[in-house]
Amino acid sequence: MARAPLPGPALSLLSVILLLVGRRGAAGAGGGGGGRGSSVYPAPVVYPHHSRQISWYPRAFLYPHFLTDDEANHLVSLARAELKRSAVADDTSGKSKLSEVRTSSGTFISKGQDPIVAGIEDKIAAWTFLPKENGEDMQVLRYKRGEKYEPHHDFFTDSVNTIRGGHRVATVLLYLTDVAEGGETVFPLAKARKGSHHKDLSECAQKGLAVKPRKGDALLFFNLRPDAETDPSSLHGGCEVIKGEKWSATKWIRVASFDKVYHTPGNCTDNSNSCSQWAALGECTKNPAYMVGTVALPGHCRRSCNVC
Ligand SMILES: O=C(O)CCC(=O)C(=O)O
Repeated sequence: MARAPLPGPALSLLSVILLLVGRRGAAGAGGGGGGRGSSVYPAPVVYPHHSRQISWYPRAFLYPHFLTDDEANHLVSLARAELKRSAVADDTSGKSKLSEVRTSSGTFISKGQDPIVAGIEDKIAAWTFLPKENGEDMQVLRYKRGEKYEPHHDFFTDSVNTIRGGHRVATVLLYLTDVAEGGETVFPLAKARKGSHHKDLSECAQKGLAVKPRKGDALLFFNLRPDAETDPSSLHGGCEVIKGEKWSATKWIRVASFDKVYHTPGNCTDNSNSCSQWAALGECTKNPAYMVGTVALPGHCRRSCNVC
């Protein structure tokens, strides 16, 4: 049987030299997970020792300087012109609705939309050990003064939102700006209270374990426990911004592929010519009852939402 050739000695020497040069470049960089301090080379390099565990209940980890400034600025500039008022999913129907619980504006950035977005997604996959294909499109959020997201869970309780890829096992929050005051991410039910009593944290943040937004930092937490049950202690919210403006990006990661086409018997057509455009704008996730529907009551854009 034919075997793949092993690299010869000359090739091995070249590989060692390249590896050493690469390591020197990475070590000299100050730019977080990207390793080179610039999004011109968004190499999917992460350094696990840069990430620190901040809580076990929920399982939460903070990675300072995960994004370079260029990467953070890039996400803001992609989203700025596309912002719309953020919505929440109804607990039973799964339908998207506006609510005073969540007053930010946001937009979805398509997966792999450009090399910088793809590079950030590669880094997230490398850090979380969760496949890129399990990730949803990234959602960029802007909170102006007075805007917030009340504590909630990221796992779903309806059956519509889990058709594609199952539960959201983990969430990665990327902070794209510093915030002068407020805007912390707070876990009111966390058992750990480390770092929550700083005087520069808002009153809301002092109600639980809090993470102060710092440009480029990334927060990873798990919505499911290691036994795959939903974790009530993953309850979290975005505190009201008191001074300044907060920009962040959320990457929800499913237990299974979000990209895979799920073949179900029967008709697999889109009912509208606009389906692929709506899907690209994130409507499959924002408005699943209409777009995806259920087996009993199929939605209008099942083909474009990759569920048939
Ligand atoms: O902005 C935050 O700190 C929280 C955002 C959040 O909870 C979410 O996007 O699910």
